Amino acid sequence: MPKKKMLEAVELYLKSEFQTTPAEATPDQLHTAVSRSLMAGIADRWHASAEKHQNTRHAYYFSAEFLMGRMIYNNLLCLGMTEEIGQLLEKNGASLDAFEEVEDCALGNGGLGRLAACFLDSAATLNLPLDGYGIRYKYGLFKQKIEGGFQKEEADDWTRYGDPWSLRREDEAVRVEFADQTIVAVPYDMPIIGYNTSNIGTLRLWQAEPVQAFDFNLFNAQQYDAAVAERNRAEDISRVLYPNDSTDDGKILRLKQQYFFCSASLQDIIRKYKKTYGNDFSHFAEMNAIQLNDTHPVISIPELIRLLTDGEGLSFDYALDICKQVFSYTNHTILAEALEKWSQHLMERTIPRVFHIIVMLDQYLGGELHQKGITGDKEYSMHILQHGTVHMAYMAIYCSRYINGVAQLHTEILKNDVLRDWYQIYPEKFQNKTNGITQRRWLALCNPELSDLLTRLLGNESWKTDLSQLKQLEKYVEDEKVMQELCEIKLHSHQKLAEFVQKKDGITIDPNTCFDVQIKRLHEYKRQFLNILAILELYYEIAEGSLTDFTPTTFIFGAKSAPGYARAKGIIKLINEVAALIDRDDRVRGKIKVAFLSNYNVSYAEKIIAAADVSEQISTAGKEASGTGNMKLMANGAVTLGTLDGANIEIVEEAGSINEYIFGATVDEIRSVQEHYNPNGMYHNDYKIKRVLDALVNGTLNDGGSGIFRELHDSIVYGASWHRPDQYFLLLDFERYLEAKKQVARDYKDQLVFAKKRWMNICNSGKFSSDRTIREYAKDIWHIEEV
Ligand code: B1H
Repeated sequence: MPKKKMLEAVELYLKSEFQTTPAEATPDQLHTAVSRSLMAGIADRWHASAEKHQNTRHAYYFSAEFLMGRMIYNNLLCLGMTEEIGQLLEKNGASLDAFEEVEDCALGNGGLGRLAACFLDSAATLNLPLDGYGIRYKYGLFKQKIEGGFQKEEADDWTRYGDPWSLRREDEAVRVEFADQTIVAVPYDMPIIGYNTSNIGTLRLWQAEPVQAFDFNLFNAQQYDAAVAERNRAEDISRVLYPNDSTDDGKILRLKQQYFFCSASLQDIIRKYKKTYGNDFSHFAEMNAIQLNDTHPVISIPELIRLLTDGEGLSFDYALDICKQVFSYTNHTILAEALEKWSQHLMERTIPRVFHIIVMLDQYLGGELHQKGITGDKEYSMHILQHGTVHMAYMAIYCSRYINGVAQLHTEILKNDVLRDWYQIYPEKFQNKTNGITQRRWLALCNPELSDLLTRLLGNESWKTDLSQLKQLEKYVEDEKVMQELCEIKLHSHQKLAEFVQKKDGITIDPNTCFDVQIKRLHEYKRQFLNILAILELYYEIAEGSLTDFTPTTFIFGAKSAPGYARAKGIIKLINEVAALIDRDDRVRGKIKVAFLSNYNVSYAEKIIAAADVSEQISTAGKEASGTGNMKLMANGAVTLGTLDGANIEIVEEAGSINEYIFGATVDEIRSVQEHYNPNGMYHNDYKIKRVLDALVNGTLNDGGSGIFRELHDSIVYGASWHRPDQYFLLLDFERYLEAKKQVARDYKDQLVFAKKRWMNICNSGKFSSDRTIREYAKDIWHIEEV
């Protein structure tokens, strides 16, 4: 539909649905009218794309999480309608800012869910036939409030103002059966609009509903409560996203969620396949590729076997053979607590038939291991079923065509360490696919001023669909006028962020300071604790006068903690206490400032990332599989202050080590010190380490009587029953980290020198476009081609 018609449609929608005009409408009404009109405008294109995807080999991304963020601005960008809609609103005394009220679609925890969203965006833009399948949680990731320095959680009612970017497709609902209940899965489709192309992908999210809207028997018998209870029990399954980033707490409900969306999606794929091929399944593997995003959808494997054998009459061997061609599995973490294992009793009680198929798979696996000469303890350790638990990752590896890690280092660790035995028997299955981010949202949308500069210098917008074009701009590093302009753009983004933070969090930050940011989920391995201890040391040195020339810096944190993760919550409180300590002290005021920004999410990230100068990526080497915030920050001209971990290594390779600040122990160093590591000794012998840790327990910092600061202190100095002291090696890296922070501050003083580093980061961020990542998946794993 032409743009002009879409604009007319907006006004018509406001009139017919709300009896209002653009001038009178509320932000909510404007949002609905614009979104629904654009949805109508793309309907034909969307339908045509779906047909095309269907008639060619295509891929599906199965993921328990899709962290889409706010949809309206991105969709306007992809449709090239931002200006037009902006003008329509302005003509009527409103503005695009009205949509800042709109909730994010936060159906994901962090990097893993956001990666899935970036992948859909890239595939749509590259005209690749990829569609997503997931869960339409009623409540996404909780909203975070900070009260008295502590995190408080609130439900995230993301559809409060409706969900105009989804279409309910009741006609394609399917049934999903558990031992104790049968429910209906109703699909909601979201368009994934490609940039500068007519292609539109689909994200199909399933919502759980009761089989009968009202059970009339119960109702007539006055058992109204029972009928409502039944409805609730069904709806429970898609009620809420599990907020555990990287830890698995093995709840039955979570297993039900996983099985629910996998079964529904596979039934959907089979139904569509049968429309063309009827009961002939010999082309199924030729037409379909399914990517399993971590272990969360791995229950798909036995479920597909169940559907093909019990449902379609295929033999077990044939069905297994299809699985081995159709599925591939991405591993996103080596943290033991996140490698999903299910109690076999629980699984047997919930989905008995699927469990029996897993038992058979395990027997087949045993046979194959024997054939390869693997017996005894080693064989046992590779079984899917061990000691009454089901190892989802092992089932995925056994039944998948390819397995991939998400950054070079991570894949090497999988091959040589965590999954070594598997790599030895199936070397041909293992691949690396370094993560990426979409430059549409993470540069064009979030940083329009920098985008305009890049477009102007390049003479075109090609970088929006080919980020490697930015490499050509490297030469401007010697052009002082361009560097000057870059500094002005950053300063302006500082001002915009400062204004927003003031309004949103009531925190005053000075735009004329260096913005050092650590924004990511809160986890011990990510070491926000190390950051705040180093800041505390800087505070002491500035206050006592031994550090005199530190560049004024604002240390910005954004992080949600899993609600049940006591230490992570303690670290949030600690950051807020150090912030308060600094604010109270005249000697350091204006020199350093700590700002903990509440409810960090995709929309907040867009603003922080554009304004960042320093990107904190300080995980213990070997622990962060990849990281993707590191890539977003790089593309926006922040320098990395980080360890040689995850994709940081590749960032340094691309931008050059002189343009980043790399410090700390490598994977090898950690491996070699591990045995004799003695943080208790370091605590007693290093006065800096001692004074910052003692601040947690000597009354300097107040944990509100919770005892959590003592617990944090002891976790470093003494350890706990379940782990050795300082298991993430904070003290090992403390001094080197502190030095690196001071080096950043020194270099920042020369704005020209710093601008050059920024520029080299921007120009060399090409590799980290998810367009590159998705092309690799398409070629090496899915074997799909442009439509
Ligand atoms: C990543 C997770 C994750 N890895 C369990 N694993 C979850 C595990 O709710 N759960 O149970 C949720 C999430 N998330 C992240 O994936 C890695 O830590 C990052 O390093 C990586 O960049 C990202 C995308 O690959």
